[in-house]
Parts: sequence; structure tokens; C-alpha cells
Amino acid sequence: MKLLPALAVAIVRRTRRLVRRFSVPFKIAGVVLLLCFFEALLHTHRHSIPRPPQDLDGPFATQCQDPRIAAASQPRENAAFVMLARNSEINEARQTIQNIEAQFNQWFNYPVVFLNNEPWDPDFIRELNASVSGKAIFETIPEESWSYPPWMHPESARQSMAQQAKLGVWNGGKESYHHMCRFYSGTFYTLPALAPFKWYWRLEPGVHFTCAITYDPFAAMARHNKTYGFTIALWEEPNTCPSLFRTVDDFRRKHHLPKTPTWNAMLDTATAGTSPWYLQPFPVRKLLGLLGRPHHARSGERWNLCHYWSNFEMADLDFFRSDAYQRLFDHLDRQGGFYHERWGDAPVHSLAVHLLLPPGKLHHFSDFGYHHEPFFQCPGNAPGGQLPGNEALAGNHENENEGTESEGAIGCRCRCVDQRRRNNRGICLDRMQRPAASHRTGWWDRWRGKYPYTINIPG
Ligand SMILES: Nc1nc2c(ncn2[C@@H]2O[C@H](COP(=O)(O)OP(=O)(O)OP(=O)(O)O)[C@@H](O)[C@H]2O)c(=O)[nH]1
Ligand SMILES: *[C@@H]1O[C@H](CO)[C@@H](O)[C@H](O)[C@H]1NC(C)=O
Ligand SMILES: *[C@@H]1O[C@H](CO)[C@@H](O)[C@H](O)[C@H]1NC(C)=O
Ligand SMILES: [Mg+2]
Repeated sequence: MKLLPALAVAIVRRTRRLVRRFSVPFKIAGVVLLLCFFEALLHTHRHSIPRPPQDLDGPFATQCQDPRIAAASQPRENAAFVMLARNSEINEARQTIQNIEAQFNQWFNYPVVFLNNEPWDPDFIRELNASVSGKAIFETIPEESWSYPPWMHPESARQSMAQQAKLGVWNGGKESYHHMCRFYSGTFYTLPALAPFKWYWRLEPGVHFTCAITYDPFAAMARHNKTYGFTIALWEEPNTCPSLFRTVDDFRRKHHLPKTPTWNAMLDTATAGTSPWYLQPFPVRKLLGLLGRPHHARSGERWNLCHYWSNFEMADLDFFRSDAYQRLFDHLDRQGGFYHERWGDAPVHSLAVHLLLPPGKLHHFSDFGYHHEPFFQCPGNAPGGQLPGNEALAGNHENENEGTESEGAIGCRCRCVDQRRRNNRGICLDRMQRPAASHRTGWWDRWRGKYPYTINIPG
């Protein structure tokens, strides 16, 4: 027991001898570095996310139910699918609709609102109308919702976009893509065609739902008081939106919105993010903020670039119609970043919900199999929960799934694209779900890159 004190004394002596060998400027530098290091840790600690006493967001379903019984047990919600598409995407649009009908809507018959910035082709209307079991509505987006903000000179926007194309910004050179991002960020919820609805589920041409959905997720969202639902979370392409985070944070400060745990989940800090610790201490942080470095707020806080992949989205339209969200959109729109940069609707929605909503309002549809190239999540088949012989599910590949049920899986009759549950590392998912998660990925698993859902499905 005398060993420890002796060891400590030896270490102190050694350190003293080492320190004596350095000149004064080196000693000062050492002290400053040490202070910076501790400030960085303190900064992380101040933005740490408290653990709720219980999980605030579990899956809505963990196995198959009889979908006919589920559909008969309650009335439909005031909800619709929304699909933006071009006339040229008729095949991909039909594929998505046939898929969602087979996996879900044949039992629930929700309407589908098709949106296009151009008049619909009669072929598209005829074929897609025939594919939907509910009502199909075909709308043309009014020009003012699919264009530059009124104050912007289109010529200067076009110059910026040409520059983005040169720099290789993803879709940065495509004017229509910028209009699409602005439309989904700010104006889709004002369309008269969507006015009757409270809930929407966004679909894209060419996506796949790879499991049966045997309950009404709109009703589940309403019952659980949820506002925004997602499947996949990942990192945004950094060069599409260098000043987006600063602009959102300016709005936060202007309206004195507090830094909630949900907001803090979007921050990059010394122990929970990608920036090295020496970019975190106050003087460096503040300087990077003042210099307007990409993804930094003026205070120097940095966004971790995480966002929900909005090609799948199920949400309460009243959130977007709220005064707070519309003001946020106007604030962003006035900065011009939908054209002078290529702000996507995905990071805009994600930063907005993390700014404006408490943790329990977000829902991860971990029981949905979803695939939009090149990413997917798939929950795998719940052991003993596949309802073999169920008549309503006869068409939902029961036979192919015999023997593919796997431990810990919660899906219903899934056909995953490969043996994995997801093909993007769950770092953003883990980070963004943290405020609602009582059970968390431990630091050891995080360090090894082992996140939930990266597990292989056996067999
Ligand atoms: N009508 C119309 N729809 C468009 C236009 N540009 C994009 N869209 C739609 O907007 C959505 C996203 O565009 P995509 O071309 O799929 O973009 P992506 O490369 O898949 O990128 P993400 O889906 O955002 O990851 C799809 O539903 C498209 O059909 C357009 O100019 N006109
Ligand atoms: C879609 O088909 C239904 C049933 O055949 C028909 O009543 C309806 O008018 C069609 N809608 C459109 C927009 O063509
Ligand atoms: C939803 O909110 C209502 C009213 O605020 C509350 O009474 C109810 O317990 C909540 N339900 C859930 C599942 O949190
Ligand atoms: Mg797409």
C-alpha cells in the first residue's frame, strides 16, 4: 500500500525536473494549452444532454398485426401522402405507389397528393390514379411557390449557381433543384391542396418500403403526441450549406430561444463530434465564429452536420404552419441561401425541429424498412411476430421470410436489401436521439463504431 504514494511522489519529481528544463515561454504555452483543454471539456459539459428517466421514443410496433383489424379499429386520420414528381418520373412514381399500396395503403386507403411544378401529363394522371387505392389528387404548384424570393435578382442567383456547379456542390448547378429545396423548406404547407390535411407522409419516386406496415402510423403519431417522424439520419454534404447553421443560430438568438437538450444534440463538441478538441476552446472557437467559418455560429459553436433524410418524412403540418416555423423560414429565405448556397430542405427541417420542439415530439420509425438510394434501414423480422397464414398478409412475402426471423428484430415481413439492418453508421441517429434516449450507446461501443442497427442479421 506504500507503493502508490511512492509512485505519486516519483511522478511529481520527474515532472518537476522536466518542467525545469523548459524555458519560460514554453511553460506559459503549456499552461495556456492546459487551460484551453479544460475549457474545451467544460464547454462539452455545458452542452451535455441529460438522460431522461425513461425512453421518450420507442417503436410504435414490434411485430406484425392483422392490418384489417387495425384498419377497422379506428377511423382514418386527417392525413395524406405527398409526392412531388416530374412527368418524366412516371415509372418510378408508379413503383413507389405500388410498393406503398402493397405494404400499407391497400388496408388504410389514405389519399395521395401529387405535386408538380408543371401541368400534369394525362398519362401520368391516368396511370397513377389507377394505382392509388385512396383518392388521388393532382396539383400544379403555383409559380410563386416554385421560384426565387421576390426580392432576389435571378441573374445574381444564376451566377451563384454556376459557381456552385464549378465547385462540385451536389446539385448546386441545377436551378430546379434549388427551387425544390426552397419549396419543401418553406411553401409546400401553404398549398390549398394540402390545406384540408393535418398530417402528411412524404414519398419520392423510386423509393422502397421493405417491410409490411400493419398499423396506422398517422394515428400512432397522434396518440403519442408526436410532431415529426423520420427513418434515416446522416451527415449533410458540407459544401451545400456553409452559412445555414449561423443563420439558424442568429434566429435563435434574435428570438431568445433557449439552448435546449434537443438543440444541443445538433452541436459538435469536444467529446461528441468530429472537430478535434483544439478547435473547441473559447478563443479558437470564438475566432472561427467571428471569421464566419462554415457551420459555425457567431458564438463559435459548430453544427455536427447531422440531419434527418427528408425524402422520408411524416409530420404534423401544423408545425410548419406555426408562426415560429414560418418566421424561421422567412429569416432563412431573406438570407438568400437557398440560391447563393444550396441549402437542402432536410437540414432546414432538422435544425428547425431541434430548435423548436422538445425531445419527446420526434419519432424514429425504427420499425420501418426504407430504402432510397444509396441508403437504407431495415428492422429485420421480429421472432414469432410474423403472423404466418394471415390472409390479409398473404401477398407480403411470408414464404421468403421463413427462417429469417432474428434476435432483437422488430419488423413485419421485411425483405431487406442485404443482410445488414442499415448501411450508414448510426452516429447521427445516436446523437440526435440522445435527448429522448434513456438507453444509450456506451462510449466503448461508440469508440468501436458499434451503433444500434449496424448489427448483421444472422443467417
Ligand atoms: N416536379 C418536379 N419535381 C422535382 C424537380 N426536381 C426535383 N423534384 C422532385 O424532388 C424530389 C427530390 O429530387 P431528386 O431528384 O429525387 O433528388 P435526389 O438526387 O434523389 O436527392 P434526395 O432525394 O434529396 O436525396 C423528388 O421527388 C423529385 O421528383 C423538378 O424540377 N420538378
Ligand atoms: C380517378 O379514378 C376515379 C375512379 O375511376 C375517378 O372517379 C376519378 O375521377 C379519377 N381522378 C382523376 C383525377 O382522373
Ligand atoms: C399526449 O398529450 C396529452 C395532452 O397534453 C396527454 O394527456 C397525454 O397523456 C399525452 N400522451 C402521451 C402518450 O404522451
Ligand atoms: Mg430522391
